[in-house]
Amino acid sequence: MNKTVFISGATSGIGKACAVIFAKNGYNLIINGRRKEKLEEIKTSLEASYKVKIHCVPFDVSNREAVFKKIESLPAAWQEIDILINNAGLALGRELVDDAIMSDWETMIDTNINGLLYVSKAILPFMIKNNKGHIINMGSIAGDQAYERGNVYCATKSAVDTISKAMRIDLLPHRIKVTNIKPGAVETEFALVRFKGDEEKASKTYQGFTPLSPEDIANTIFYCASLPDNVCINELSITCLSQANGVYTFKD
Ligand code: NDP
Ligand code: 8X3
Repeated sequence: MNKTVFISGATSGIGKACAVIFAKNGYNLIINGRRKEKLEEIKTSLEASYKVKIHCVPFDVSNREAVFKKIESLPAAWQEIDILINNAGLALGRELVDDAIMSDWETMIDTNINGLLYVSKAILPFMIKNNKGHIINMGSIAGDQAYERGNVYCATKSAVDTISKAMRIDLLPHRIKVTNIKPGAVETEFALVRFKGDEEKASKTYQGFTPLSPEDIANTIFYCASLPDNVCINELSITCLSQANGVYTFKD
């Protein structure tokens, strides 16, 4: 029987690349994001290319009621979830802490922390019932070390680090693996979202060096998910060759 992976934030970037690699390897997918039409496009394209089934669950991960309503009402066959990739997330703004827009802070906290917690809490009963599972959280090198104008985004990824460590302890009796993936710069819609659609600012983010691609991260996630049952990669920090950490990037 095919295994099933639930991917939050699968409409673009790293989440979409994960959808492709898991489908290519015969996994059925439950894909989430707010943009329903993008989810439907991905479903149509991947079901046509690979022998897999895809179920779309459009909702905002920061909406607690919607998360539980959609996940608790999954058809029985779709409740057998082997892997959860908590990928939905975003950065908003690059202001200094005293200039920052407070609603941006709230959106990042609500999505990157609360959203990850809600989705995990809603899916965990399915994994606990089966006494197995793998939760893969999308952290960041931004969670290891704060950088200028990163303030609350960095804090949310630091929270993902601590939540991953805490989940790993609490879920040990249920044989559920927890992995924190911590990428450096990956070229996706991330910068365009952070700069609120300003394409010029967004394109400067990746100038002078070759960043990671979403496929680089998806391949690594697939590797972590393909190890024997007794092996768990707890965390992985991954940068392109030009980046040492969230502060130091060597540019041409
Ligand atoms: P993208 O902007 O390309 O993708 C973000 C995804 O998250 C989209 O599918 C978006 O879907 C979804 N999303 C955002 N907010 C919500 C929400 N409230 N509810 C449901 N889905 C949501 O960026 P990336 O692929 O780069 O980002 C994916 C993750 O990787 C994020 O957690 C990010 O913090 C992390 N990351 C990114 C790095 C980078 O340099 N790009 C580096 C390190 C970590 P939709 O808009 O349809 O809702
Ligand atoms: C995204 C990586 O360095 O832009 O988490 O914060 S960075």
